[in-house]
Amino acid sequence: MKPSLLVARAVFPEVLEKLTMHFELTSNQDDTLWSSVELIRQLQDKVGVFTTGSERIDAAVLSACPDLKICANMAVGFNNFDVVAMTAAGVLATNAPDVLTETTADFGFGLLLATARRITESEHFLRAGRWHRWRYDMFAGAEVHGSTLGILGMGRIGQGIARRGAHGFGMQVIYHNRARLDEATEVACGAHYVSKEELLKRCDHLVLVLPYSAESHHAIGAAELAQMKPTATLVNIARGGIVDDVALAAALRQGRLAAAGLDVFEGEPTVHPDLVALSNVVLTPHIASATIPTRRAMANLAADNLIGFLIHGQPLTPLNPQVLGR
Ligand code: 8YV
Repeated sequence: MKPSLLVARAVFPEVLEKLTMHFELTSNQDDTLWSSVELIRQLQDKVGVFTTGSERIDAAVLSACPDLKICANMAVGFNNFDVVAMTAAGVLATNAPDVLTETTADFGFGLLLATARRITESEHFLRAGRWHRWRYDMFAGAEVHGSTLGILGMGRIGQGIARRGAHGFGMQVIYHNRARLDEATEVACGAHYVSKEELLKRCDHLVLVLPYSAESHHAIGAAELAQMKPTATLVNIARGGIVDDVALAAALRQGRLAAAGLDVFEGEPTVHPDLVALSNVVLTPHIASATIPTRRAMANLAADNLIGFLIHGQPLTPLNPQVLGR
């Protein structure tokens, strides 16, 4: 008998077909929003689950689903997984790194351009029929080329943004990260390591690309925003919760920060009304990795982790490989 698997969200039909060759599949192709109680119900007797970043796998889910052996996330971020609890329960966690790096870096840079150059704000103005004549300072934004780009979190996506800034737009790139990069990588990215304080003070544009964790919760709050230039822009393509959205809205409203581009939010898909009310914010619905080839690659990597582990005993991108030897 084939092992039984849950695909918790809608996914490409060809990925489902591939999984069907190896597993007895239950799939939420209607993409119904499941409560955690419903997720637990659906997970009964399943040995594996295909998740996106929206499904929370924690100690309560694990203890209610004793047959579960692997959770494969179709996302590089895995803050929806309690990896410590999964390791303790002997459940393998996998994510989907690398395949989305360049696509997400493209989007981060695009969001920076849209924010600094006020592209969406001016489009709303035009569509509202408010454009009657040209004016010398109409939607004058911030310079991007030649300015100072700050990156907080210098993993693969951060490095992709750094390369675009340094080599494509002639920017001075400074970064802060838990660990400094080796010299060759810094040179390839055209990036210089600085303290977080110096990063906040010096940058004209700050892009956040760090993973969400208890330590990175509100890494950008009122105190950090106060250190930034009032002409600066902030872009968050990492995770909601890294920025204190209320403090950010206040800084933007009071002119202590010029603009923000946000793809992720605290409590998404709900967006804080204070942010929605502001015109100097570009808001997008968590789409940084959203191109069909990239989403397909992410889905295939999650599926290949399930097949690799449950059929061949070898997952491709395990997050807690220590459970493999058990
Ligand atoms: C995903 C992301 O689209 O990979 C990540 O960590 O944030 C996005 O690319 C999202 O998490 C859905 O799985």
